[in-house]
Amino acid sequence: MVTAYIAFGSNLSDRNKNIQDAILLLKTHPKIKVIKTSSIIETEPEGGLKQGKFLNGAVKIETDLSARQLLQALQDVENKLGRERAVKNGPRTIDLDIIFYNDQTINEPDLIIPHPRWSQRSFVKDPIQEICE
Ligand code: PH2
Ligand code: MG
Ligand code: MG
Repeated sequence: MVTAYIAFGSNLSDRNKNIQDAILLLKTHPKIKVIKTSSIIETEPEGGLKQGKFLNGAVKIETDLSARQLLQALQDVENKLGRERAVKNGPRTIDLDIIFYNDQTINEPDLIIPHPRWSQRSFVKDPIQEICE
């Protein structure tokens, strides 16, 4: 069993509903157990693109899925909630990123864990700090 931390963010349409829907889909996934959910915070967009404010937060989960299977499960949730990938780092209905997967380091082109820059991004760091004991 692995403990993983997933950061989420939304800055399109009904941001709070997108996040609640995503958490519900994670909770009902047969191989994901949601242990803790952080507070949801409103944050200014980072990264230089002019776009709307985000709601951000994080969940702590336990899972038997491999990191790659977990990535696929998160992408399935993103797709179910209407995620489009038109602009890199642009507005999104929901973004689900694996920040930690136990203490493993993974460096593959499409899967880098711990998530790069997590510690410089307060919208990732603060929610994780809140839920990691
Ligand atoms: N995600 C990005 C780019 N910029 N800014 C905030 N505040 N929150 C995010 O989740 C975010 C961002 C790309 O993943
Ligand atoms: Mg992402
Ligand atoms: Mg992201």
